Amino acid sequence: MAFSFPETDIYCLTDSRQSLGRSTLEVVRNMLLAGIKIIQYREKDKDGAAMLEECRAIRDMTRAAGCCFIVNDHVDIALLCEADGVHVGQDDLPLASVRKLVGKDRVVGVSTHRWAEAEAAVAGGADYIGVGPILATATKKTTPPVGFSYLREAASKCRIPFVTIGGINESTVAEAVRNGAKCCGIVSDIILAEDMPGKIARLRAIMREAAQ
Ligand code: TZP
Ligand code: MG
Repeated sequence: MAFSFPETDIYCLTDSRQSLGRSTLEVVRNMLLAGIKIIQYREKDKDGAAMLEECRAIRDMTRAAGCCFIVNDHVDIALLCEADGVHVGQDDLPLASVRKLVGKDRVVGVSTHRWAEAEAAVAGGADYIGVGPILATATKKTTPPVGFSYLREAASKCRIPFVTIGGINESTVAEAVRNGAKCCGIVSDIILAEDMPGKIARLRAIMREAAQ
């Protein structure tokens, strides 16, 4: 059965450059142990064959756990491994072309940095958007941070699910929630933690408290 975007609090992403030397499969295993419901494979320095092999293994793990699996950038790998969806940025293949390739039963997410991009993604049929980078982050240095004002705008206007991303960690997640974040995309704070399930539990507790 095809996934739609799950109702959930934390969207996890992989990055083997900052995983404390753990393999990406080990990192994903920890995310699933913590009950994460959506995982994006986001690897910037690996060759195609290695990415495809990892994605096939992650597909099996996420399917067994009932977790939505999204592949960043690579529509071909997403299709070959039977991922639930694909995520593209403003400089990747255009949304209409991605949709043509993956069909309507797969989830398509689009990164946005301002409301005009969000409007275009919604009008073009995206299933969800990324909103960020909210704060400066070493994980994505190429795009300047947009701050909480765009998050507030997205929270008040966006009619599809959105993922708040960029510099979200234990110190900033409460402010993100108070500015309208419901689902946070978090890379480094989670995968750089020795105890990933413990870190995820603390982030969730802070989010719940901030939403009161
Ligand atoms: N898109 C916008 S910011 C970002 C992505 C993929 C990286 C977020 O990484 P971190 O480590 O959670 O700040
Ligand atoms: Mg991209």
